[in-house]
Amino acid sequence: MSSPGVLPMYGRPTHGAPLSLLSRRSFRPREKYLIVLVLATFALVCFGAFFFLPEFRSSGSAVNESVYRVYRRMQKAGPELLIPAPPLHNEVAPPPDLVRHNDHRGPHHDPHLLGDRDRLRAKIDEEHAVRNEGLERPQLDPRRPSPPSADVSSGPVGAEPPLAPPDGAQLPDAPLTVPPAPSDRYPDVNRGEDRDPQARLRRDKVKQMMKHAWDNYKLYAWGKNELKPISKRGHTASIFGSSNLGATILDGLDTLYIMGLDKEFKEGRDWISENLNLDNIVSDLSVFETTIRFVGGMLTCYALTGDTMFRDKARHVADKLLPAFQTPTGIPHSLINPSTGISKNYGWASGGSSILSEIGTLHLEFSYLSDITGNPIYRQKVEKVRSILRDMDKPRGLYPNYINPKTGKWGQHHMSLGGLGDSFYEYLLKAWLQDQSDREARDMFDDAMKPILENMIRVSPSGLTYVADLKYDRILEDKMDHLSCFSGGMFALGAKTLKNGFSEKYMDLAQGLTNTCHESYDRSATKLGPEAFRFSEAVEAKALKSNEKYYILRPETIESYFILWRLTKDPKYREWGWEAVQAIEKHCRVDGGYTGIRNVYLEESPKDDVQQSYFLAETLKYLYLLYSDDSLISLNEWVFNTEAHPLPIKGSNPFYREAL
Ligand code: DMJ
Repeated sequence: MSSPGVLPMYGRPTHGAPLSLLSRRSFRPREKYLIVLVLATFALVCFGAFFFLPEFRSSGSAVNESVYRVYRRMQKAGPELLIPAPPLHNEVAPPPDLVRHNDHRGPHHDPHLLGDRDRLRAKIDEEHAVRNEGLERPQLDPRRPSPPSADVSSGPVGAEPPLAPPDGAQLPDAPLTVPPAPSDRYPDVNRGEDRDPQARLRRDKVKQMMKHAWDNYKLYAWGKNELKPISKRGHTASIFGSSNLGATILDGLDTLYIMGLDKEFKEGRDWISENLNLDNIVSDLSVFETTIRFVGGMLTCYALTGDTMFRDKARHVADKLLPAFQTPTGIPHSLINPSTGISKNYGWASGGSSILSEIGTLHLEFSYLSDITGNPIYRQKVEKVRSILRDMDKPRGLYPNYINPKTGKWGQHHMSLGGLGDSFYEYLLKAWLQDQSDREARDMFDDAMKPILENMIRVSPSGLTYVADLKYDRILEDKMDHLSCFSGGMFALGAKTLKNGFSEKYMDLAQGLTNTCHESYDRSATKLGPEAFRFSEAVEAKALKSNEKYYILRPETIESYFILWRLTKDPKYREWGWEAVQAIEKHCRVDGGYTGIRNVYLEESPKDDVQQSYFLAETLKYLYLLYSDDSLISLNEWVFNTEAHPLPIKGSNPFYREAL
């Protein structure tokens, strides 16, 4: 006979066939237990679905919302449903909120029950906060007036859930708090009027130029990236992708603020609050340009005003750039699609390399962002880049312009203080200026300058100092980019901020290079400098090729005038700046704004019909500050990013606004 086995027999065999369950009136005890067990299991599974299935929690539809409400109620009651609460002597259980916040729970509460309920409730609250409300808004000093436009949470970013911490980074647990600055807005008084009446008149002129550039952008290209001042419509360069991101607003806003153009500043501020959102941008953006112009611009506005909208939007934009760092080495790619997070390099850049000036020009913005958000991820990313560059073997101590993000090896051995190299060196110095405890940055700067001084600085037959490009390690190209003209200011800053074996040489170079850049302006018919200029037996400080003869409203020469004026007080720098103002007014100003020109050697040059965003961010800002008192954006308290957005210096600027 076969044993009944482990499995129950549901009917008694009759002539070999089991009796049907339905044909009997009653169940045996064992059958009853089994049915109860099956029903209980079924109920438990249904019940569990409310707790664990994620789709019940989404709030996308009315049905889901009502299910979610039921779910929340059941969660609140969860422990009591499963484990009945012990009777509380004549006491109605306090509402969960009270239980949660009241430390005096009394002797009658079951500690386990309350602990479970508290934990459950805390978990629900936490999820609810993360899904629906975002992190708590930082509490600024209550004495500080509200930001210019009342509701900073109404913009697209403010309304959405906070971004997931990239790469598993932890968002700060505690709400951000920001120490009060001595006053709400910078500067406190008089906005830096110079005592010299001529400087005041010149400064007013520059302010009018800014107004002309801004008003026309507003009229013809509002919300577009840049303005075509002759066609009177919007323009976008490939660095901004194909979307309308308001690049001119983001780049020009702090200049408006510094100039006291408050109405215009508020218009721009409100546009950013309501419109700036990269979530759905599908075209590739330049990681470098987006950082220096967008993130940099908003960080400055945050420092100047304390308006947390700027900080939050800067973080939003930076978060969209972070996936570009997900390469085998951590060296970021040049381009990123903010919507997909897919990043890549330019095809033309030495076998898919990243570019030195781009990967090395994120440090100021990312470090500051970490300090004001309390999230270390941004600083970690740029410190990683720094450490790779620091540890690499360098040909004769020089940094080539290209580096492969997969292998961590150099690409072509081209070196330059102009395009592709320039602001990497600038940021080594400025990272130290921004935070003087970053001694490594200053050392790397001095170490990098030494071989540049030895190999790339040249003096022309007539005595003009210039910095040449170096190709394939050893071939000097006797050409200097307009872009390299920032280096006069950089060397002056290097000389004046630390007395070391290089200081004197740096100051000589600063003055020599700035003089050469001025010569490149002075030797043209328009008194504007070409994009690149050459040195040979036949020609000095002049462009030779037609594609070097344009002037596209660039700031670098004027930037050096400004820094050298501040550091030497030699009046020639103000005069040279004024020559540039007059030349820009004569050759670049049109009814609809300011345009670049194609040939600086022609009195009547064709125009390129583009008002570059950096004209508002940099060229006009440096000119304005050139004719302002030193107290306005003092170099002791501010360090300019490479797009002329001043960032506060840690430890000496009360507007640093570091998160506590
Ligand atoms: C600006 O965007 C920045 O100064 C950058 O570092 C290089 N060049 C342009 C303006 O010429």
